[in-house]
Order: sequence, then structure tokens, then C-alpha cells
Amino acid sequence: MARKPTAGTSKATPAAKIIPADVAPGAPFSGESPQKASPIPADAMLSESFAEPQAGGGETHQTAGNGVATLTTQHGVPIADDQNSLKQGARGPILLEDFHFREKIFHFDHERIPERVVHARGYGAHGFFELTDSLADVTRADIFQRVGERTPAFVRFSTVAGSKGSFDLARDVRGFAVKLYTQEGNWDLVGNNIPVFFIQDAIKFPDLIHAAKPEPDRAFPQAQTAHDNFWDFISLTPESMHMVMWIMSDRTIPRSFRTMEGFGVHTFRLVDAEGKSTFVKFHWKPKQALQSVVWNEAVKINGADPDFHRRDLWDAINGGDFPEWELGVQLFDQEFADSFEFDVLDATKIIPEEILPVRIVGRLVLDRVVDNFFAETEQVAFCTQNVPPGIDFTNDPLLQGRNFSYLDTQLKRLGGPNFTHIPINAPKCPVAHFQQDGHMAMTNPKGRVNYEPNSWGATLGGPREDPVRGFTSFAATEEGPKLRIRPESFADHYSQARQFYVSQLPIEQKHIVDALVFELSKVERPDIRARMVAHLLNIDEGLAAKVADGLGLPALPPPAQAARPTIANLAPSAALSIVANGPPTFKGRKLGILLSDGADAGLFDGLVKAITKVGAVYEVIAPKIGGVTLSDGTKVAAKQKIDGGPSVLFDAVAVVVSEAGGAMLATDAATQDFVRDAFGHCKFIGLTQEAEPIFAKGGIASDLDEACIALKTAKDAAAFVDAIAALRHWPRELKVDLDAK
Ligand code: HDE
Repeated sequence: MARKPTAGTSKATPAAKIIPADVAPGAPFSGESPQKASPIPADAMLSESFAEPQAGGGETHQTAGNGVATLTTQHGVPIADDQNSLKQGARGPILLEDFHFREKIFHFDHERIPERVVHARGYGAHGFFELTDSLADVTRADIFQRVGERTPAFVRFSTVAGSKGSFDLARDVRGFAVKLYTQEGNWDLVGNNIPVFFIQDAIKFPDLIHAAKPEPDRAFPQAQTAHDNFWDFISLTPESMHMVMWIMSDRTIPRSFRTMEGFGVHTFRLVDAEGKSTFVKFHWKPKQALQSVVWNEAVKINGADPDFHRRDLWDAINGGDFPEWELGVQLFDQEFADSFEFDVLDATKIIPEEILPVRIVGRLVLDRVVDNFFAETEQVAFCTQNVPPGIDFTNDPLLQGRNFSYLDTQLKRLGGPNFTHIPINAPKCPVAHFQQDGHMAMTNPKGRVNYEPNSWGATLGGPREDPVRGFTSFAATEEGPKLRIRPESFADHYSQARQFYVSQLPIEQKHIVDALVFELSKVERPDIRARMVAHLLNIDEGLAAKVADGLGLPALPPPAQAARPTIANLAPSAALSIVANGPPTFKGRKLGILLSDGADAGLFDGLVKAITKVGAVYEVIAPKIGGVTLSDGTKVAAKQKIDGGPSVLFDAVAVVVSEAGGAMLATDAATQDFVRDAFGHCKFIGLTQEAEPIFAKGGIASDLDEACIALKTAKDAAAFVDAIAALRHWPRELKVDLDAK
């Protein structure tokens, strides 16, 4: 964890003996001093948090001179040589006596914990929740009482199917798990970026996940649903059809974690001090607005930057552009639930916002990245059953099943019952109980008494129940025979799938068709493809016909047998479209500026100013990472070399080159791909006249349209940045895609 101050760590000779020069051994270690005094370059230094005295490691650290902490074993023994193991002679065998070597390798061998069985790949950040509208009228939950009060939060975003090292732009549902450290205990709202789920009963979850994950004999495909097992299971599970519409939409290829919605999915309860319950559905609405990428782009992003989403979140927060979401609630009572078309306990259904408006009650801001990925993001343990007084469950059979699973999975992953002692999981309110011991117990209660009731009195006897403040379950009346059965009210599987489809803009409907054709084209068994089309016929005949055509199906199959006929006239909901809910400006987005030597300095300056003004960022791409010299002699460093900075990494691009630069770059395949992809992905493109040879060689010079904007002088830059707020020029897709013709 600490470094010794000697340079040249690769030297084979033993390091010089360390005599602390300016700090007495055992003197309290200051987290600041190494940064100030050390000769080691800043980027090689310890972060302040790691330089702090380690828990359990004693209050002090020895230093090796110059204020740099001395490298020690885990037990605190100072280490003289970390380059060589202890041997019998220079070329002899390693000695068993080398406790430092054995400890180091032992610890390394045990560095991994099991990855999450689902949602293994994720990324987290810290922030806070601030209440903007009190819910004191419907809940006693402390977090919802006082407007303006902030509650610390930790959020982890994730994909579902891929393993920990998989890529970010998989077509997949995104997890949106929020841990709120309230003053009455942690509240974990473990949601997704899609408001419905595949299945209605938790007992089907292992089957769903087995079917989605790599097939068990061959262990592929990784992080994708485009294979036989997934579509086999789905086509045999009609309740998943509403979710299928969502996952085949661009919701599953978000541009950023920052541009996704989050949903609690289930119907929960809010409960007031009198025990009165109000049903609630939770929504997180991104201030950054909604945005997704296109599929061909997603495939290429995964190659160019598999960490696209985590890098985006890291950069945004460290750049001071803190992502923010509004918390919205849909509140309703039993009377509404009884009158609603579908069962509010069925997690495959939404309540459209047009029927039941979303009331905004707070905001969630992420303003701090983690200090250490493993300690925080990997070890965070979300549990759906973590609810504070005033928030309660309903009988949604998916939620009920989850309440068992999440506690159980933490035992497997984190290795024991004391995972709440890990700082990221520890509540930030007082904790007092008689639970003790077990693996890695860090906070065993003090004193003689570890049981209750006891007769040791208020001071010595420890904590007691509080019938007033304590969690009281909503007193629901339950009755009926024990049955393994699905309620009749869960039987409609197609109506809301259709409602989702008809709520999409035509370009979004096309993307759903394309996604279905892509995925089913990877399915080897024709009967599975046909079975899916049979379901689509119950959703929308046009959709089914297009998918059948895209698959080259010889004939349409008969519609799947439906337990309930599709309700065809549910009103479309504008809230379900991504494009209709896009951003008003380019804020928070990234422009890629491709430069060559001799590029117009005034134009570049204009672009930088305009981009900065709207709160967006830019990256310079150049033939060499060393950068370019502009027309006025200014040197500009590049962030990306052209073949490492394809246009898929940017929301819009500008090609600003000199005549010689344009002629040179036109011969480069990576540069041709740069403009061709930007064009094919319907992005806005700014280009100087000198860039035209590149577009000609890329084969698109004659197709340039109104979203390919000529850039001549600095004045054009501001208009260009205004135009690119639209993000994509969708009419182009109909010209560049065979499937659209
Ligand atoms: Fe999860 N889910 N899930 N899930 N889930 C897990 O818990 C499970 C479901 C969700 O960032 C696991 O700690 C069952 C719906 C998120 O750490 C596990 C069922 C929703 C995360 C588990 C569901 C989710 C998980 C694996 C069917 C949206 C990542 C690791 C009833 C509302 C949390 C872990 C993080 C993780 C079980 C369905 C969201 C195995 C049994 C519906 C965001 O416990």
C-alpha cells in the first residue's frame, strides 16, 4: 500500500537501508506530508485516503524519510526489500521462512470474491438525495419529512447478463441500485432502467438467467441475448412480451448511465404514523434527459472502449458535471388499484404517467467517485428488504422472492453475516443490537450483556425495542388456501406490449424491428424464430410482418395462443419514447474534433468556446497523439490518435483540417471509417471544405445532407453547436440502411 522512496524499483540489488531522516519512527503519520515532501512524481503517490492510518493496523505508521510511509507487511513489520524473495544463495531455492513473500502471495491468491450472479458488471458513485417536496402526509419515513434535507446516497449501475469483465454497451437491461443512508436505517431501492420485468414470479428467475447467460456447454455468447437459449425461454414465456418490447428498444443501449431513467418496478407501500398505507411506484428521471446510441454504434463502442459507460460517469463527476435525477412517485390507493386495467402486483405492467402523473419529490445528485472500486462498488450489498419505517412491501410475487434472494446472495459473495460492518454497507445512523461474532466481526457490542430481556438496567443492559419509532409492518389482512397458482389478473401478456410499441416514434419502431431481426437471426432453430413471430402477431401485425420479412420467414405463423385477447386501444404514452424526451441542448455531451496540422485556428477556437458555453466537452483527435500545429502556430495536444478515437465515442464530430491535412487523411482507412460511421450513425457532422476529400474517399461525399454542416469561420461554430443539440439526424437512417428500404 505504501511505497518506499527509492527510485528504480526494478533493480535486482537489495535496496539501501532506510533510516528515517526527518520523521521519528512511530511518529503520527500525516496524510498530507508525502504529497508535499516526496521526490516521487505526483501520479505515483498514494491517494490521501489510502495514506491514512489503516483500521486495525495501529494508530501510527513509520516513515522511510521524506515523509513517505514505509512499506510494511500486513502485521506492520517494515520491509527492506520488496523486489527479491529470500533465497539460499543468489540462484538457490526460495526459503519457506520468507514470511513476507508468503503473506504477499497468500493475499494475492485470495483477492477475488465471487462476482454477482447477475449484474456482475457495474459502476458506482456517491452522492446525496435532497427532498424537494415533503411526503409527510403519506409516510412516516424520515427521509421524506423535511424539505431541503440531504441524505447520503451510493448508486451502482450495471448490466445484467455479462460477467464482471464484459463490455459496457451490451444490449441489456441496466441496473439502477440506490442505497440511501437514512437516519432510520438504510433504504435500498434496487431498480432497473426499465419499469417492467420479464417474469411475474420469482421462482422463474433462475430459469430466465440461465437462459440469458452463456450456454452451459460452450460458455458463449458473453453478455448477449442473441442466442437460442434466451429466445427459446422467452418464446415459451408469454408474460415476458412487454419486457421484450423494452429490451428490443434503444433503452438497452443507453448513451450513458447519466441518460437513463430508473424505476423501482414493483408497487411498494408508503405507510403513515397511523398505519395507513398508500401504494407507490418510484421513478428516477434524468436531468440530462434520455439518450441512447444505435446498435451498429454500440457494437463498435464495445471494441473501441469497453469501459465507455464507466469512463463517462468517472469523467463527468470528476469534471464537475454532476449527474442528477429527480425522484418521482406515482401514488394511489386501493380504489385506483381496483379500477386499473391491470393488477398493480404484476411487475410486467406499468401505470402510464398519463393516467397517474408522476409527482417529483426530490433529487439525487452524484458528486463523488469512489476512492477504491473494490472496497465500495464491488463490496456494496444491496438488499431489497432494506426498508426504513414508513416504506413497506406489497405482495408482488417478484418482490417477495427478491426479499429472500438479496440477503442470501450477500452471504455467498461477501463470505459471512457481518457484511454490514464493511464501511460502504454500514448505516450512517446509530446501530445497536445483540448480534455478534461470525467471520470478520469488526463491531461486536461492548459490555457484559448480549441478550434481552435482561435485568441490567437501561445503562448496562443495552438497547430495547421502541414500539413507536420501530419498524411496524403494514397490517395487511391475508387469507386463502395455500396454492401454487398465478392469479387470473396476471393473464394479459400483450396489451401493454402493444401500448409500448405504438407509443414509439417511427424511427424507434424501426429500431425495435431491427433489434428483433438481429437477435433472432442469431438463433439457429427456425422454430424458435417462428414462435417469436407468433407472439408478435398478438402485439402488432405490422411489427410481426416486418420481423418475419427481415428474417426471410417463408410464411407468417398463426398467432400464439393468448390467455387474454390484446386490448388494442390503450392510449399511447409519450413518456415511453426516448427521442421525444431528448435534451434541449448539447450540455453534458461530447464533440470529437478531428484536426490536422495547419487547421484553422480561429475555427477551432470558436468550436471550443461554443462547446464550453453550453456545458459540453470536446476531445481532439489527430494523426499523432502529440497533437497538431494550427494555422496560427498554436500547438494543440490530442486526446486521441485517429485509430484510437473512432467517431462512435462522440455525440457529434467536426472535421477541421487544412488542405494538405485533408489530402493526407483521405488516404487513411481509420479516418474514412471515422466519417463513414459518423454519417451512418446519423450524427451531426461539421466539416471544412478541405475535409471533403476524406468524405469522397469514404464514399459519402455525394450524400451529405443538412446535418452535415459547413464550417468556414469561427462564426459558424456557435450555429453548429446549437444544431447538434438534436443529437441525430434520423431521416438519414432511411437512406443508409438496407432494412429501411
Ligand atoms: Fe435482482 N438480483 N433479482 N432484480 N438485481 C441481484 O443481488 C433477483 C430483479 C437488480 O448493483 C442479486 O446483490 C431475483 C428485478 C439490480 O449490486 C440477486 C429476482 C430488478 C441488482 C438478485 C430479481 C432487479 C440485482 C445478485 C427475481 C429491478 C444489482 C447480486 C425475483 C427491479 C445490485 C446481488 C447491485 C442483483 C436476485 C429480479 C434489480 C441474485 C431473485 C425485477 C439493480 O440477489
